[in-house]
Amino acid sequence: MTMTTQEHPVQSADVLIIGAGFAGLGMAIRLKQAGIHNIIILERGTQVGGTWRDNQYPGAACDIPSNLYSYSFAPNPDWSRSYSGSAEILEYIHSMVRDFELHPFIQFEKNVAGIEFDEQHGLWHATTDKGERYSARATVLASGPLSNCSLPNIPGINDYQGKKIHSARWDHAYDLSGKKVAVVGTGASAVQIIPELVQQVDHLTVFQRTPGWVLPRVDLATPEWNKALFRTLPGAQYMTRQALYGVHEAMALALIWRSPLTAVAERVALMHLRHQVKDRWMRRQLTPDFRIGCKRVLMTNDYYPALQQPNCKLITWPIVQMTPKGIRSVEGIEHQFDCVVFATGFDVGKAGAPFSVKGLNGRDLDDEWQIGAQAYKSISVSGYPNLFLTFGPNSGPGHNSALVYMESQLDYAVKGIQKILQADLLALDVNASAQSAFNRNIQKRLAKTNWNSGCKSWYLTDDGFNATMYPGFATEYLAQMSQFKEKDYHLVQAG
Ligand code: N01
Repeated sequence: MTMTTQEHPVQSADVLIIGAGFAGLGMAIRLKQAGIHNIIILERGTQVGGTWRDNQYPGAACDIPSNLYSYSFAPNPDWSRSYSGSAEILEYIHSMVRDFELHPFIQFEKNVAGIEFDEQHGLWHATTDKGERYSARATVLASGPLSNCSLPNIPGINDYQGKKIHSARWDHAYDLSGKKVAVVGTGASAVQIIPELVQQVDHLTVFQRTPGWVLPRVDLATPEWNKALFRTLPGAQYMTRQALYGVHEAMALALIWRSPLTAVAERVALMHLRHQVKDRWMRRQLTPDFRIGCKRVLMTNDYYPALQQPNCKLITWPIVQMTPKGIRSVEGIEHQFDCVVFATGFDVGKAGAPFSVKGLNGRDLDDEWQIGAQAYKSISVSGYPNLFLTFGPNSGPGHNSALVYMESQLDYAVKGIQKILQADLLALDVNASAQSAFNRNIQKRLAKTNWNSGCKSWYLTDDGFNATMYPGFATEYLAQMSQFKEKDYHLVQAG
């Protein structure tokens, strides 16, 4: 249904999904499977894929096994290796669009500027930066928590005259061969980039602020017989997925809480370091000074060897400033580069969405979350009826596949949306008391986790509030999401 008003016609749907990455596309699939077809997906880019479209840096791959880092409702028997590269994951996402015929629902280059709830009509209105207008009974935010990259606040960064590349906006047209290149950052993106760059460039300098914990990983090519087995016996692939899930669940015991297994995991990481780095001084520079699990654990076999290549140098002196020609570190030396790669992470400041979200009585999600983002079960926020978040507050796994968590969020949202449409509700709004009780419990449990054990990470706000991670096993999260407790919501009937 399209009605013409003012300059842009309002396009209406039952469900508006913002973002065409893993979450948004998965949401559309589950809605279609539930018989809900009146869907619009708004995507600010020109292609689907979200994080896997954006993160095309050399070496980009997933550090969770592909059989687990995929949707159970869209199994892929043809993964080429245990841990697939970004190109293969992006192709998987494209195959979902083809197989589930999602193209008709997606509108590209629609950069949402804001959404607002219309209490009287029980509708969410969305406007893009070009003034295009949409309205829907329910809205799903699927714009991704790590979709906005930003350069770090290093003094003089704008004075630097050489090439600047952020890991999530790789410039493939820029030829790195023969160049002097710096990488700032040693997190999950950097440890994948560095082993690739060291092979391409003349000289690579790595600026490390905090060494992370590094665990080895077993990454094998999938034999053809294995693919054939998964194709003919989907149950075998399902069993493999369940086994991988179980192994990752066990890792929670080491990574989320301090337990004897935490010490075992640290020992394994230190053995890996000792095995791969023979130089004592370098080992010291690479030894973390916080408990494993506090920050994201790095899974790689190639990173330490890359740092020891003759054309690679690790600098642990803090960066003082950038100059027109390079980077000055605290010991006073100016290091000159043709190109600086920033593997420095993302702007997670806007916890809900990178645009304004206005709920009942004009309340603003960003304002409300200034003192810390919170939601009920990570998906509903009191005062924002008929809105469903993906990767919302406290839904982050530290040990298991984000897509397992995601799948349970999609199915929860389907239940809520079905309720809105079938009961013809104007509003399905979670009770503030249910939300508060839920968050009190989450924060109590978080206080006992490794994430809150003293290190700095993007999981925490500057004042140490953790609105990112879920303090439990994936199994607990899935159990929580499997129940839609209507009594925790306030229902407003139309008419
Ligand atoms: O970013 P990060 P990322 N001066 O924030 C350093 C996901 N991911 O892009 O540790 C100097 O982890 C910073 O130093 P420090 C995953 O969820 C998944 O690597 O803060 N250094 C750190 O070393 C991950 O957690 C995969 O002291 C500065 C680095 O930059 C998330 O994305 C792969 C600095 C930033 O590390 C983000 O990872 C890759 C400064 N001013 C990423 N500012 C998978 O495989 C920052 N740093 C699924």
